Order: sequence, then structure tokens, then C-alpha cells
Amino acid sequence: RDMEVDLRRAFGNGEFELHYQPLVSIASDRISGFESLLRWRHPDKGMISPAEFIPVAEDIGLITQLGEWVLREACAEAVKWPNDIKVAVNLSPAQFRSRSLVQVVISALAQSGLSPKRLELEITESIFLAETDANLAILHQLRELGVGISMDDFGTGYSSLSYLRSFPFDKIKIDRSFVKDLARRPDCVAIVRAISGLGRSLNITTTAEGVETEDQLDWLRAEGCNEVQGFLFSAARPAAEIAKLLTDFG
Ligand code: G
Ligand code: G
Ligand code: MN
Ligand code: NA
Repeated sequence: RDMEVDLRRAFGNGEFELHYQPLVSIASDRISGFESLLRWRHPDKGMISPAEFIPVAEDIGLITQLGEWVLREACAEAVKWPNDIKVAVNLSPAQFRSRSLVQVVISALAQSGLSPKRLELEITESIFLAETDANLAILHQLRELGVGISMDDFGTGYSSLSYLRSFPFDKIKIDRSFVKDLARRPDCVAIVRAISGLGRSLNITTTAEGVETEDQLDWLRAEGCNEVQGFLFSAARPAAEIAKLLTDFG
């Protein structure tokens, strides 16, 4: 397909960039970190969303190199921030298949000088669907480095709860589909309450995604959620705007 050739060219041509979306602690009302979100600045088509090109990059095996670039870039950027501000990086299941993932993380930390405790790796439960034992072993090795491991899009999969038992996650990211209807749907409130309670009992931080209104923030605070992320604060912005975001919400 067209996009395959285009993606390889784009990678060689430096057309990818990372944008950063603030994670805001509910207790302190301050930025606690940023999630790095990959962007493709296409010369003709403009910005292309990762939802469109990550699956293709996975198919053609480019995700290993692209994912490595993301890790190195995010660590190199984060080391410039105040040292209580973390950076979150999304990992694709395909990066676990490459086997070099742990070495790449070690190298990205060493080269940038970023403290491992400032790096959070976001994974989705799909890494548990195949090669479960091998992937769990990799997760444990990553955690031993001192980096945080977050379960992304929590609640959307088949059996997210069982994965909480297989691995000691540091953070659960409550999928934005539950946040969207908080004000209208009591079932969404009940689900957010249950996940927050679970997080509290298991000593896992809970972060709500897709927070767009003050009303949603009020609900999340009331239900004991720890952290929020969404357009209410900011969309993902280029690295050059981080200093301003930290002044606004720091
Ligand atoms: O930024 P947002 O627009 O549109 O992201 C869409 C999807 O792409 C999300 O599911 C997000 O987790 C994923 N994504 C964003 N950046 C990366 C990345 O660097 N690596 C991987 N594997 N996924 C990413
Ligand atoms: O799957 P993951 O959570 O990594 O994806 C992050 C995605 O969520 C990105 O596509 C990002 O652009 C999107 N996003 C971030 N904040 C909001 C929000 O407040 N509302 C909506 N609808 N999407 C958001
Ligand atoms: Mn994510
Ligand atoms: Na998510």
C-alpha cells in the first residue's frame, strides 16, 4: 500500500514529532507529568494521527525503530523539565516482540540521563493476549529498572481485572469512554467509583482520560480519582510549549 512506502520515507526524513499532553494531579491541581503522543507531519497531507499510521507501522515492522525513536526523544526532552515532572510513553505490543525493548529503555535512560522513576511506560492489555509469559517477563524486567508501568485504556478490554492480578501496575488509566458520560449516566459514575476504589485498595494510581469539562472533573474528584488528563487542561502540544504549560498549571 501507499502508506507503507510513505512511512519508511517519512521515518528517514524526520517527519515524526512528539507532542505532550499534561497529566494533572487532582490533589495539588498541578501538572505531574506529560504523555508523549506521536505525530506525523506529512509534507502534503498535514498532521496524521497515530491511530492511522501506528497499525501500518506495526504491519511493516517499522514500529520497532519508530518506538525506539519515541523512547529516546521523550527521555531526552523530559530531562530538561523540572525533576518532579514525569514523562509517559506509549508502547505497542509489537515492541515487546522485538526482544530488544529492555535494552532500548536502558539505553534511552542512560543516554539522556533521565532518572528511571520519571519514566512511565503505558501498555494496553493486548500484550497479554499472546506470548503472555514472555511479555510478563519483559514487564518485570522493565519494572526492575525503576520505571513505572501503566495500564492504558482500562476497562475497554475483555478481562482487565485479571491482568491487575498478573502484574503490579503502578497506574491505571481509566478509558475516556467512561469519563465522557459521567454527568449523564449513573453507570459510568459507578464504574469510575469502582476503578478508583480498586486503585486505592491495590495502591495503584488512577488517572482519568478525556476530561473535557469542570463537571467531569468534579465527579472524578468526588469519586477519589488521583489524576486527570484531557482537553479541559490542554490537548497535546509541541515540546516548545511545555514551559508555558508548566507556568499555567505548574
Ligand atoms: O494522540 P492521539 O491521537 O490521537 O493517539 C491515538 C492513539 O495512538 C492512542 O491510542 C495512543 O495511545 C496512540 N499513540 C500515540 N503515540 C504513540 C506512540 O508513541 N506509540 C504508540 N505505540 N502508540 C501511540
Ligand atoms: O490511548 P491513549 O490514551 O494513549 O490516547 C490518547 C488519545 O486521547 C489521543 O488521541 C489524544 O489526542 C486523545 N485525547 C486526549 N485528551 C482528550 C480529551 O479530552 N477528549 C478526547 N475526546 N480525546 C482526548
Ligand atoms: Mn496512552
Ligand atoms: Na488511553
